This record gives sequence, C-alpha cells and structure tokens, in this order.
Amino acid sequence: MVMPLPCGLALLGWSSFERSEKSFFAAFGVTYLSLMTENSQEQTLAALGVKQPDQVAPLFAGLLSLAKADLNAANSAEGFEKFRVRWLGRKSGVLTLVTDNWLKPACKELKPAVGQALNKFKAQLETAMEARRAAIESGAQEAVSAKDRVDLSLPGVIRPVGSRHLIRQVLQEIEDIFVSIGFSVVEGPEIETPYYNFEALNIPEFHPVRDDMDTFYVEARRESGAVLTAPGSLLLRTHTSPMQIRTMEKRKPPVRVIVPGKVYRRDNPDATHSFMFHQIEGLAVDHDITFCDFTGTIEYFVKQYFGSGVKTRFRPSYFPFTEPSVEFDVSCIFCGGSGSAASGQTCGKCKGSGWIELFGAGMVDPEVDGFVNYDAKKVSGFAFGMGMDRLSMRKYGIDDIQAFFQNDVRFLKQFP
Ligand code: FA5
Repeated sequence: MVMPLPCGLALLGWSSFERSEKSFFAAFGVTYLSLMTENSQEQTLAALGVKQPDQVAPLFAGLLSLAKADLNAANSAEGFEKFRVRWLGRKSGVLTLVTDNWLKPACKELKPAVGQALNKFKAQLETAMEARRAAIESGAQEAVSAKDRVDLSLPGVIRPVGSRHLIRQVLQEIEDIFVSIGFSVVEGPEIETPYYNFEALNIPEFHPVRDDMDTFYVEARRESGAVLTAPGSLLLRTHTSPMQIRTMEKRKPPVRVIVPGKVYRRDNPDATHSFMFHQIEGLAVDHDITFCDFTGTIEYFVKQYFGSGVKTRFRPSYFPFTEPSVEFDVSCIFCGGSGSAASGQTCGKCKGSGWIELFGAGMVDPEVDGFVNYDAKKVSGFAFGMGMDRLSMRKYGIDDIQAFFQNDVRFLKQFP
C-alpha cells in the first residue's frame, strides 16, 4: 500500500505506522496530509506545498507521532539501535534528510519556524528515546532476574553431608580411652632427622633394623632451587617413636603421652601394608613403672576398644629402644584365627598363623635414657607403637587396608 507519508515510511516498511495510520490521519487532518507525498523528507518544503509558517508545526507534530510509533515498536537493544540509525543516522537518517531538505533550503519567512520546530522535535525525540531505552533495559533485567529467580516451591537440592574418615573416628576413640587413664595427646613432625628417627632410638647407621624401615628422603630447597640440606639429612618418619625422644627431651618424669600421626615406609602395598599408614605412639615414664603396669594398661585399652571377646597375645620381639620388647597380636578376622581360608587353603591374610600383629611395645631401654638425660636408676617406663589402620580393620571387619586410601564413597558411607 502506497500512502502519502511525511518521511518515506512506506519505503522503510514500518508496519507500526500502518497500525497508527488511522489515528495519525485523525490527528493531523486533511489539510496537513494534503501537503504530504511519499518520501516527504527527501523533498523541500516548497515541493511539499508548505508556504506559511503555521503549516510547519503540524508537519513536525506528525513526524514526532510517527517517530514515537516506530520507537515503541523497538522492543530490544537491537531494535532500539536500528531505530537510532534510521532516525539519527548521519548519512541518511530522517533527521539529516529533514535538515538538508526542509531547513537548509527554506525561504526566509519559513526558516525561523522550521529551525525552532526542528530543535523542539530533536529534544522531544531525545526524551522519548531515553525513556524507551530505560524501559528496554529494565525489561531485559527483569527477564534476567526472572530467569534467576529461585522457585521456592521446587524441591530442594539435597547435598550429602560428609562424615569423618574412619581412621579419624578410630583415632578419637583411642584418644578418649587413653585420656581417660591420664595420658595427654601430643603431635610431632612427619619430616624428621635420622637422629630422632634412628640414632636417638638406639638404631645406629648400618643397624639391620634400618632395613625394615627404609623410607623416603627429602631435601629442603630455596625458591631459587638451591638445595639447603645435606643428602640424607631429612626423611619421612618411619614410626611415631621419634616423639618419645622429643617428649623426654622437653619433659621431666612423670610423662604419659600418646602421639598419633602419619608414618611412611618403603613397603609394598598389600591387604595389610601401605607405604603411608597411621600409628599411635604411647609413652609412660615415672618412678617404679613395671612390666605389669604396661600389660595392665594394654589389657585395659584392648577391653575398652575391642570388648572382652577378642583373643590377644603378647609375643617376644625385638626393638633396639625397648628391653624387653613384645609384639601384640589379635586373632585373624579373616580366618577366625584358624589359619585356614574357607577354601581349605592357608589364610593369605595372616599367612596361616591365625594372628594379626597390631603393635610393637616394650619397656624403655636404659640406653635411650642416656640420649635424654634421664637417670635410668631412678625412672623406668614403657612404650608402644600401634598400627591404627590395622586396629580399625580388626574392629570394623575391613579386609583390605587400601580401602582407607581409595576414597571410594561407597566404602566411606558405611562409617557415618
Ligand atoms: C614400630 O614401628 C615401633 N616404633 C613400635 C614400637 C613403639 C615398639 C614403641 C616399641 C616401643 P613396627 O614396625 O612393628 O614397630 O610397627 C608398628 C605397627 O605398625 C605394626 O604392628 C603394624 O600394626 C603397623 N604397621 C607396620 N608397617 C605397616 C604398614 N606398611 N602398613 C600398615 N601398618 C603397618
């Protein structure tokens, strides 16, 4: 449909104009429309038949009405930008054409009226555009916040609550038992010197016991990479026993401590061995401590921890820092202490012995007192080093130590 339009709207294809066509005609009447032709802004006022100053205002009012209709049809930032280019574009925007074709060539009588009307039109268009831009922006924000709005009627997301690792739970259990009989808890460094890990415990260099306790050696470096420590001067502790020495260096008897912590060895992983595992060291030094105090303490602990049903035994052993020394075993959970698996073959877990070793212990060797300046004639004591992982396995029926370190949630969930 070709219509007599003030500024070539048919050419630009503004459907919004078609919608507002009727009201536009009604508002500005036949007199004004009779002046208009297609692409009016491309024609001069003289060509449009505008001769009197009073014909100018209705002409611009019609232009504003069309601009507003077009502006209202812009519903997005993209539509707004297209509108801006159509009306304000420097090369062929409607305002440029109006300036070039209506204002500049206007005769002396019309020029002031056209100039004033054009300025007013610009200001009105600017105000309308600002309002529309704000409306589009807040509409976009509303759409975004509507998207992000939390729907409280939806069922919630259930986040699983974690639990303490079984090793930590067992540690707490063991600590509670020993604290209840007067022990206190101390902790020590995992990176040790060979002196505390071996020599002060009466294990000189080349002592055969060192073969069982081969470990990982570490070196300290500056940020630049320069090595600060001599080769072999720092290692990952192989047991918690260095804390016996560190504690006795600091404290005078009576001493009653337990020391939980991680230890490291160059052991091949299997069902009961790991290269990193947990120990709890125990140390009691006082006047007149005897082997009976030691067995009484251990029996009390075992009853509290396992209950009275478990079968246990002390077995003679050797540690360079205790004399006499023992190993403490519990009956094998895998074969029920028989030494034979269900298949009739030798139980692979206890290697047919029917027992699983839980810890080593003994009376503090007077040799060690020499390292910490205790008078061996006046004081005596006992010490033990428990494998916490094996204690947990025995109590909770876990047949593979590796399960503790694999972080399989199906395993961890069984110990909430
Ligand atoms: C010691 O480590 C001594 N320091 C214990 C001790 C302390 C003796 C105080 C006397 C006085 P042993 O090497 O046997 O001893 O280790 C103690 C316990 O750690 C073992 O009984 C066992 O339960 C556990 N254990 C040893 N090696 C491993 C391993 N590779 N993986 C898991 N547990 C282990």
